[in-house]
Amino acid sequence: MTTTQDDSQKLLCLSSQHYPMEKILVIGAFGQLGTELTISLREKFGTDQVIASDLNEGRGDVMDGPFEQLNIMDDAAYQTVLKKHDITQVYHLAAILSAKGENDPLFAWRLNMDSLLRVLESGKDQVKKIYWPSSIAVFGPDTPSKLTPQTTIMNPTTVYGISKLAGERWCEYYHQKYAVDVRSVRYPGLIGYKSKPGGGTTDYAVDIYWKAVEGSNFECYLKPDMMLPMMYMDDAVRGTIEIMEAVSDSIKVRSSYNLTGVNFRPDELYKSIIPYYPDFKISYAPDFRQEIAKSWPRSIDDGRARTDWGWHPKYDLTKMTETMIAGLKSMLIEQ
Ligand code: NAD
Ligand code: AKB
Repeated sequence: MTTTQDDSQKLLCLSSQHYPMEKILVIGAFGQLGTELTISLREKFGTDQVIASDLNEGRGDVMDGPFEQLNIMDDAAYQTVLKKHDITQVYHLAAILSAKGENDPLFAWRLNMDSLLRVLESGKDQVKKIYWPSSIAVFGPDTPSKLTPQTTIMNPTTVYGISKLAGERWCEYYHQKYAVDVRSVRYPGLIGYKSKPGGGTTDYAVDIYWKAVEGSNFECYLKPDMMLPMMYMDDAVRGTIEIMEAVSDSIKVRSSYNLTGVNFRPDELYKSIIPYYPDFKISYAPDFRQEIAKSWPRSIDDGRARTDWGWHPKYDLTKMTETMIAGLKSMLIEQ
């Protein structure tokens, strides 16, 4: 049976009614995604229901609520936090991303894999629902690059991509073998103004806005025509909460769902900024990240996410640029 978007909305409402007393742990809450996701989860579930955790204390709005200093590589510390707060859901966001991962591949592999397995193990008993993000980095140079299908050739070339692909297999394994309710999407590059990115190949698409608003010029480490799939942060956060709130039966893909937002090239992103800052200049000095970007898709087919749980992005390039510039300007004025 095919689920329509209206059906998915009804399922979402039903699902939230089933779990009125969720206690949620966010691991990696001070990262680019965690900062915004934690705030949205607190708006939905209540501040005290959402425990932010990270290696160290952070700053800003995320600290306006419960916080645990937690290294997810420390099993005893993780178990203590789970018990102390009666955690029922975990959003596991801690990871080393694509560009940074290449500096120390073994460390990236250990962190990305060991932490996921630790969280999946906790899904066998206390934790009832787990969210773990994958990435378009699971794809490789021999993947069909246009409208990349949900299921296709996947031969990633970065340690990050290899760890995400292995992670997807583990998620499906834990779901099939132990009925662990783990859910995942393959994010494209995420773009938001409230937090800075942490070592990815797609970071340029955030940095460029900062430079424009600060009145500097921008040197791009990708070629002008390097088209990549991207997504505005509000779409990513909404999609994440929607997949977690959907009834379990509607989640048919237990590895990770393709998700699409907006696809653009650096020169197109630059052009979208010019109406706001006509004197803003860009130059190009491609480095090793260009090779990583080249191995990833140009666009993604996210039909399964749309059919199964009603996914639909809301931001295009124009709306994203307008929102980014307004948000950064007001943030810089407040500082
Ligand atoms: P980030 O690097 O900005 O944040 C990661 C956070 O994890 C940091 O705050 C860091 O301090 C924390 N962390 C690192 N090691 C830890 C440890 N041992 N214990 C506890 N916390 C630790 O990453 P992000 O961009 O927010 O990404 C979050 C997740 O989303 C990652 O799994 C990433 O692979 C995935 N993802 C992100 C993007 C993107 O464009 N940002 C795209 C695809 C997938
Ligand atoms: C990265 O560039 O590493 C991330 C990602 C697409 O996973 N933004």
